[in-house]
Amino acid sequence: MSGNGRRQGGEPHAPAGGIEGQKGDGRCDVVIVGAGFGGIYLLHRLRALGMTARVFEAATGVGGTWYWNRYPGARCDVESMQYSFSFSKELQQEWSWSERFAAQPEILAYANHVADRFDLRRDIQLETRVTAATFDEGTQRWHVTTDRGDSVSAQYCVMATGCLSTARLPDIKGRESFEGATYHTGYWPHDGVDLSGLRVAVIGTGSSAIQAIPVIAAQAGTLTVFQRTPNYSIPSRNCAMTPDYEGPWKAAYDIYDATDSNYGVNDVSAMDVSPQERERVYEQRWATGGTSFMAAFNDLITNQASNDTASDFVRSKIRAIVKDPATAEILCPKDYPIGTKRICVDTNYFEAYNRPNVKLIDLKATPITEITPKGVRTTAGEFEFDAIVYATGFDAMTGALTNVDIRGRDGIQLREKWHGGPQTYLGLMTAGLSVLSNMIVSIEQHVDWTVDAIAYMRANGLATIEPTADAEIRWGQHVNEAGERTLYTKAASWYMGANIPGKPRVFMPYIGGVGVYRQECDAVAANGYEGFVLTARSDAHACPAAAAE
Ligand code: NA7
Repeated sequence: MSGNGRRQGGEPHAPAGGIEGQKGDGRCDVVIVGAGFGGIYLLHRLRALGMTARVFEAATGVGGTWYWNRYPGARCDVESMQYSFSFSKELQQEWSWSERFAAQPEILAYANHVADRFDLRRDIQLETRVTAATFDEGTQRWHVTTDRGDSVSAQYCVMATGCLSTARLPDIKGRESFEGATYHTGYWPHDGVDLSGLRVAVIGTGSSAIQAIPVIAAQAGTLTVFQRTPNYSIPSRNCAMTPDYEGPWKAAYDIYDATDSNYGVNDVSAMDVSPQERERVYEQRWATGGTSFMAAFNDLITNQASNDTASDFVRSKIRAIVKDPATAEILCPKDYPIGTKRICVDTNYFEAYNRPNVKLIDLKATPITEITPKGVRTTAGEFEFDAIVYATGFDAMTGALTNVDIRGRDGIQLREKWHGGPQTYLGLMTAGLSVLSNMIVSIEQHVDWTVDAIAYMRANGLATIEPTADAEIRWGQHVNEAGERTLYTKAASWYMGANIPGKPRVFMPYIGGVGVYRQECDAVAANGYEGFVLTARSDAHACPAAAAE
């Protein structure tokens, strides 16, 4: 990003251009793209299998999304006690979080701790971006190249590139002409930005903006927020971690099932209780804080009438907090159900609009027409700024994958294949190509499934695994059908690709539930990787599972 852009972090890192003791070229069993939580856990698991793996990471340190997203107020909206790896009981018990919702520096410190504790750094090459991965049918291996001239042959290539890693600047006319400082929340300068006394604009009101706005408002001279779509946000009630809170969590880690989507859900319909009872439950959830608000009743995401009661409750809270009624109305989401865009969690977000130095511009009424050298022009006039902060989100789910030139069998290119939206089987692999995309619970499950598949292949003398076209079509229909049973498709969200002009509108995440999804993946594996074609290594005997396909 402009301004001071991507600065070096203070984390220890392997030297650029090569892992100590290794050449830029070579062979390994697995190339892993990305050293976020997915990449580092995958490396750990593969090593335990006795496999050689090399991780390429564009940043100067590990941590993925927590490396890049250093904007003021950046913090996880999943509770710290749930936002940590479960694969090592010792790690789980020895690590202590300082807050109920951890801030970015602490999560980054955790990622670095994991990298050190499991001696992972020696196989991670930093400041190196993978540019292409091409499958060679002759050798049945992937040929992976980087922007530093590395050229590596690997049997497997795993894209651990994350769902929200490709920050996106909007195509607004004149964007480059702005003479002040420009920042994107997803590429925040590592040594911080001093906005004190400045006239600051924030464009966007998603989760990142909602966390950043109260912190920037306290520092800036003036803050003008440009809002296109208002968001529902629940107070986090963040607080310091106490032994009384931490202790029971740590004691229960062994029995807690992180993939249980019904965990904490009040198993009754919002329509089956009295208005007074509904109000009591919502007030209680509001007072507790966090995303568990959406678990107040069991049908908030599937029943419009139930959802309306929760949406109405949050709008009533916004109107009660924000003193200026006109501003409060602009901040009230009205045209999509609560929870169908990722619900936000904040610390004093709506309260920030009561500050005399904060102003809200409604872009639905007065859209931005251009960025000028001095600031932002809307249909209502020009606003002058010293700094513009773009909190405009990411090319979600698929962006990090289609940015790499990935070519599989018959030269088929991922970018072309996914032109009409992603086609995968289990969201893990795609025919002609094999990819993995990645939150910590899902990351662990994806990694475990992938590593088990690799172990199965090794044990059975298999070289390749790829879904059948039919399995992809059936999975795509299954994901859509699950989405259609909910209210999710009613919002123009990044789940739908709706934030990127021209991107196909396809509901990308699987909403069947993390536990159900895990069972489905496990069943596929238990049935000899049903829906996949497995081919034998040219130097091995054909496996019955492969022959059956
Ligand atoms: P989001 O949630 O994608 O939010 C991006 C915001 O930027 C959203 O309010 C957009 O409005 C707004 N936006 C995007 N382009 C424009 C233009 N051209 N003009 C005005 N406003 C624009 O990204 P975040 O970084 O906040 O959060 C991403 C996820 O990270 C979050 O869900 C958590 O899971 C963590 P729109 O809604 O499209 O009208």
